[in-house]
Formats: sequence, C-alpha cells, structure tokens
Amino acid sequence: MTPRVRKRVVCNLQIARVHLMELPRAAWAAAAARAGQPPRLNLFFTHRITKPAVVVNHAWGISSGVPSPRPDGHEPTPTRAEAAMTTTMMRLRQHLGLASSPAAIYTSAIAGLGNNTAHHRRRTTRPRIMSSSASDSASPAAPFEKPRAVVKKVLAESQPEGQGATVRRSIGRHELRSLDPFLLLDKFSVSKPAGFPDHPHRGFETVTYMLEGAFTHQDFAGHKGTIKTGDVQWMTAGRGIVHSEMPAGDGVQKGLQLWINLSSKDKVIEPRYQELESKDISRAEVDGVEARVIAGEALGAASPVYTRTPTMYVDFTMRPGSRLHQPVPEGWNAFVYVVEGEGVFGREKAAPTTAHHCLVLGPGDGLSVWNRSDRSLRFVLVAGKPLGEPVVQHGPFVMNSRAEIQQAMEDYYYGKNGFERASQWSSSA
Ligand code: FJE
Ligand code: FE
Repeated sequence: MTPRVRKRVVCNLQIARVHLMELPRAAWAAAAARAGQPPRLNLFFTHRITKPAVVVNHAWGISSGVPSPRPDGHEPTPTRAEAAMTTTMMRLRQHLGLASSPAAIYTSAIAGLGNNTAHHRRRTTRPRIMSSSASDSASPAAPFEKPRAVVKKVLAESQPEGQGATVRRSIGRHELRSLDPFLLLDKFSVSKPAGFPDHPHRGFETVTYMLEGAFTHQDFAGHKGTIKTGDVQWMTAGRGIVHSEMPAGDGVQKGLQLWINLSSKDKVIEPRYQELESKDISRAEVDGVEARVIAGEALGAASPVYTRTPTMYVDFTMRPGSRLHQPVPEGWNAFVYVVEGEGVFGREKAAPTTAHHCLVLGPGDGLSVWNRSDRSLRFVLVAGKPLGEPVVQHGPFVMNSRAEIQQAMEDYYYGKNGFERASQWSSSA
C-alpha cells in the first residue's frame, strides 16, 4: 500500500465515521418516529480497511432495548429503517464523491428496531386470509387427497438493497417475516455498478437462481465464479462466508435469491457450494407444463442438489390452458412466487394471481394450478421441512440465540471461528 493511497483510505474512513455516527441516527430517529416509537437506538460500526482506496464498511444498528421475544423467536427486521439506512449510505457516498468508485463504502445495515409491539403496530393492513372448503377438492386427476389452499397473499414491492440494487422481497418482508425454514426470498434486478459488495453470512444457505443475465461471485476462500441465465448457486454458508455478488453483464441482471435456515448442528459446518449449470438442471415437460427442478422432484425429474434442510424448489412454466397437480410433502411449509403471467392457485374458483405476488400455502399434500390466461405463467414453488428452532436474525447472521449472534459479530469483527480470512480479503474489481 503506497502512502498516498493509505492517506486516502484513512481520510475516507474518518469522514465516514463522522457521518455514520450522525446521519444514521437521524435516519433511525425518523424511521422510529414514523413507526410510532421512541428512537432508542445505539449504533456501533466495524471498520475494516481491506485494500487501497476501498473501505468496506459493515454497519450494524443495535437496539439498546432488549426486544421481547416473539413466540417463534424471530426478531423483527425493520424494512423501512433498513431502507432509510441504505438511502443515507447512498447520500453519504455521493457526499464523499464515491458514487462511481466500486465498493467504496458498503453497508449491510439491518437491525432490531424496538420491540415486537411496534412491529405489529406498524402493520396497517392485515393480509387477506383465503379459506378452503372441504368440498372443494382438485380435479379427479390430482395425485393427492388434501389440496393445499392459499392462506396468505402478499405483493413483493420493490425496495433498495445492497449497494444501489433493487429487490422485490417476499419472504422476509414485515408481513411475511419468515416461513420456517425460509428466511428471505428476493427477486433482484441489478445493473452495474450496483450490486452486493463484500458481506458476511453465517448460519444459513443462500440459493441464487439467475432468471436473466449473469452474476459474479467471489469469496474470501478464493472461490470465484459466474452464474448465467438458468444457473443455480446453492451456497451453504455454515460457520462463515464473506463474499461479493455483483452483476457480470451489461443491462439489468435478474434472479431470485432464497435464504434457507440451517438447523443448529448445521450452522457451524464448513461452507460448501453446489453449482448447477442451466443445462444440468433436471427438466420435465408434461401436458404443457414445464418443470425445472432446482431441489427435490417434480413431473418425474429430480435434482442432484443435497438439501441439508429438506427443501423442494421447482420453477414451473405453464402454457395457456394447462393445469398442474403437484404433490408437496405434508407437514412442510410451502409458498409460491409468481414470476410472470397469471394463474389460479389452490382452488379452481380462486381469483387469479399475477406476477410479483407470494402465496403462502396452507396444510395439505399437494398444489393444483390452472393457467386460464392467454399467455405463459411462470412461478416457483418452494417447500421446506420446518426446523422448529428459535430464529434470531441479525442481518446476514442467523442463529438460535442472541448470544450466538453476539458471538457471530465478534467472530466476524476479530476474524475468528471461520472468519479467519475476513480481515485479509477483499473482492477484486
Ligand atoms: C445481505 C443486505 C444485502 N438480497 N439478493 C444485507 F443486500 C444482502 C445481500 C442480498 C442479496 C444478494 C443477491 Cl446476489 C441477491 C440479495 C440481499 O447480499 F446479505 C444483507 N445481509
Ligand atoms: Fe450474500
């Protein structure tokens, strides 16, 4: 590192410190006021200078009050406060003249904002609950007896995430905090220079499925690769990964990222990748319905992916006029995310669901779908065996207790217990 460069880094860091300590507080206070609760937040920041002219900055907001645990053990993540933090960071970047410098400052600011009462008070509209009736069975051709009905329908609105990126979050947004074992589903749309620069993960898996375009991934252990349209990267973060995920092509790069929780025993395993190229993904086509099987099996096709937390993940494309009866293991939590077109889910007489909606499925052993529109319907069906363990999430760390979260943050900060390479590494441009 040359002295000139070092000076610049330190300078950025100092400016960043001053602003970070002030601006987010204001942003948090405003977000708290909107949420109808006092701004009682302490923030602390970890700084790492990883290479010349690049300050990778992970900012964590910590609520000073101890949130009362929800029955499911899940801590609320304030999407609005998170968005406010992202906006603040973007302003700060502009102020510092860093707007065009890749990965100059990156924040993954996710925090527990206050307690759960506030979380519920903020919810203005209750999700519509659709009920199923016993007489409403699927057509006789259905290979199952207890068709699953849609019990919740949520629109995944666009929100800022990462560095200048946009996601439509379905699982993980406040109306749908989690659906054990799933923590998050983002449909991302990202153009250069935006992306998801260097950030950590511990305690769960991320599954990135490219819908259009390409994304390059680099991690602190030297793992590097680009996934293109139709490819899947199944990353088991286990005890720790630090990586960057950035668009590889020109124009908008689109995909889905799903976060699957790991059981307590799997949270500490060595990280692992399973990568599937589009051509190697099992496909089947039956009566106008095409299935691309990312995990589990459908229409006679099976995926080679090993799922530590038992998971089914299928990308269906249904031609106009087609119908589908897909078994879904009983006892598993299941949802649908509509990518394109519109379809009728669960009950033959249900109102059609259009793109960007997430449907949570009720109990049963299968899902029926009808495409009565005049264009193709594309959706993913995801199901997983619930872990039934407490979930304590703090941004990219998902553990079973607050103490384990504290440990994860310490390990990341000090480079211990799986994060040894974190302090030496930063992604290359
Ligand atoms: C993250 C902020 C983030 N959705 N979809 C905070 F942006 C991320 C993160 C992503 C992400 C990455 C891709 Cl490629 C697609 C995403 C969030 O990287 F992990 C935290 N904690
Ligand atoms: Fe990531």
